[in-house]
Parts: sequence; structure tokens; C-alpha cells
Amino acid sequence: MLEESIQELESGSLARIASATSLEDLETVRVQVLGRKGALDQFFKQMGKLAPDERARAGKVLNGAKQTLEAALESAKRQFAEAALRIRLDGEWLDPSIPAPGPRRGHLHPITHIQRELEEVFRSLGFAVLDGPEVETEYRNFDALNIPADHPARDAQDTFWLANGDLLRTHTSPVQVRGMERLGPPLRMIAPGRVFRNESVDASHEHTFYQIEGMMIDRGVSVAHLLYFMRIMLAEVFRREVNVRLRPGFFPFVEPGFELDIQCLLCNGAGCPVCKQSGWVEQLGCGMVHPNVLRMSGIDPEEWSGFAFGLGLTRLVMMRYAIDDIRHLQGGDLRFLEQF
Ligand code: FA5
Repeated sequence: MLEESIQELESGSLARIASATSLEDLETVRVQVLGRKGALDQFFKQMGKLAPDERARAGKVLNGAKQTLEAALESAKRQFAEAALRIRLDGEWLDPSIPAPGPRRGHLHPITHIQRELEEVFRSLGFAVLDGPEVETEYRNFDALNIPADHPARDAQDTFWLANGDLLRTHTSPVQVRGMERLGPPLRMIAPGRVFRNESVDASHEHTFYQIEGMMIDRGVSVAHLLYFMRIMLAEVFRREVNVRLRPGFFPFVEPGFELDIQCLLCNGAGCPVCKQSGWVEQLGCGMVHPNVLRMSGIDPEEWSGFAFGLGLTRLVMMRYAIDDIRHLQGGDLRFLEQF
């Protein structure tokens, strides 16, 4: 019987739709049942052979089956689409309340770290932290420091000259001059900063490096004061007591002038490759401010005396972290710098 066959097809197809596991399964059912030349189409074709009243009944059943199956396919398709959407949304899940990752955080350069530590120590000892320009006058870089144009000490600090006669400062010492001119005695100042020399670069020399300068002028200042402050500074940098010694050293702007050495921190004075077996490592230049320097900046050497010192911040960082090549520090290589 046609009607029974139709109902069988309908229930069989509904079962296939219910058990379909993908959109492709559904499409197969659609093509086989509802498509042109599909199972229902075959029934429609058979209708022509039926008697009119039978045809009307069978037609009703056939149309009913067609609608039911179309609706069932439609709803099954929707369910698959919704499930697919749910999976996609779960994958693309977004919580706008989570804080954004933000830019990558940098950190301070080891030279900046030591500079700030030293600024902190000296500030606590009553020193002002002064800044000076990197482009200096010849007068403040050399003449006012007792280094006239024909003085051989100029050769040791060859630098880059500007067309107008100014220069890139070769040391932070011109800030002493600025301090004396601007603030006068009594004076306690330090001046960290960048300096330049016309040098060929090697493991321990850069053409651009950092120094820190210090100066104290008061009544009755002596070498004992100088040593006291140097010990405090070096203990801070190396985080332990260090033994120091003074050797004569020549700088035209101090008299007497010294090279200050520290006892080698690696071998404690026994002798090792770092201190070249001497037990001591040269650390900084210092001395009592030369009367000519005081006088040139308008300070009476009969009334005032003072000490000054200057050390290489870059070399200090190398000592503290046992870095064997200065080029690591200023090469801008993040793989190196990120270790600090
Ligand atoms: C001076 O520059 C004096 N102005 C220091 C001074 C100040 C002495 C006050 C007395 C009183 P010197 O040329 O030695 O001195 O340099 C000081 C330090 O700078 C050195 O000990 C060293 O640590 C560092 N330095 C010098 N040249 C270079 C360079 N090419 N690269 C890296 N560090 C350097």
C-alpha cells in the first residue's frame, strides 16, 4: 500500500535524521529522500496511476511526510549549526575584564643602578648632585683645571672638537668648575655623567663612557677626609669593607694627586690575574684641589681647601660584576643586559 510505504519512509527517514552525526549525514538524507529523483519523488510519480479519491488521500500523506521531513531536516541542521557556533565561541572566548598584557617591561642599565646608588650615598652625606653639559667649553674642560693649551696633559685626553671651539668633555671634572662658580664654598658635590675621548676601543677602553666626579671644599679639609669618603663610597659599591691605598698620581688640577687602589676583591691581596699579581687594583684619581684651580674659580686658597676625585663608572660596573669586556656594557645587546 502506497500510504504505508510513505509512512515507513517517513519514520525511517526521521530516525536517520535523529541519528545523523554531521551536516554531511543530513545532506545525504535530504538528497536521497527529498531531492529530485529522491524517494518521495518516486512516490509523487506513482500517484498519477492512482484513482482520484485514493490519489487525494495519498497526496495528503505524501505532502504531510514531505513537510515533516523538511522541518525535521531544517531543525537538525540548525542544531548542528548552533553546536558549531558554540564550539567556535568557546574557542574565541574573550574576557574583557582580564588586564591587558601591556608593553614589555624594561629595567635600568647596570651603570644607571650604580650611579643611583652612589647618588644616594653622597646625598645622605650632604653632597649635592650636579649635572653639567656634555658639550663643554675648552676653558672649563682644560684651562680652569690648570691644563693650559700647551700642557702635555691635554694629549692624554684627546677629544672631539666642535667647529666653534667647544668640545665633547673628556671627564666630569669641568662640573667641579661649574660647582665652584655657581655655588662657591663650602661645597660638597658629585657629578655623574657621560664623557668622551678620542680613543681606540678595546676590552677596557671606550670612546664614550661614564664617570662620577666628587668635590668637597671647606675649611681645613685634608687627605684624611678624602680617604674617609672614598672608603664609604667603595664599601657601598662592593657591599663590603675594602682596603685602600694611595699612590702618587699626576693630575694638573690636584696637588698632591693620587691614584687610589683597592685591595683586589678576588684574591684579597694574595695576587691573581685580575690584579696582575700585585694584590691591588687601580680604582680612581683623586687629590687635594690645586690652589690655582680654587683661585681661577674665585675661591681664596688661603681660607679654603678641598679634595676632588673622579672615577670611571663603567669600569666600576665591570669590577662589581666581573665583566671582562667594556663593549658588552655599551653594545646594547639585550641578551647581555637582561641578566642584570
Ligand atoms: C680623569 O678623568 C680625572 N678627571 C679624574 C680625577 C678627578 C682626578 C678629580 C683627580 C681629581 P682619568 O683620565 O684617569 O682621570 O680617568 C678616570 C677614570 O675614567 C679611569 O680611572 C677609568 O676608570 C675611566 N676611564 C678613563 N678612560 C676610559 C676609557 N677610555 N673607557 C672607559 N673608562 C675610562
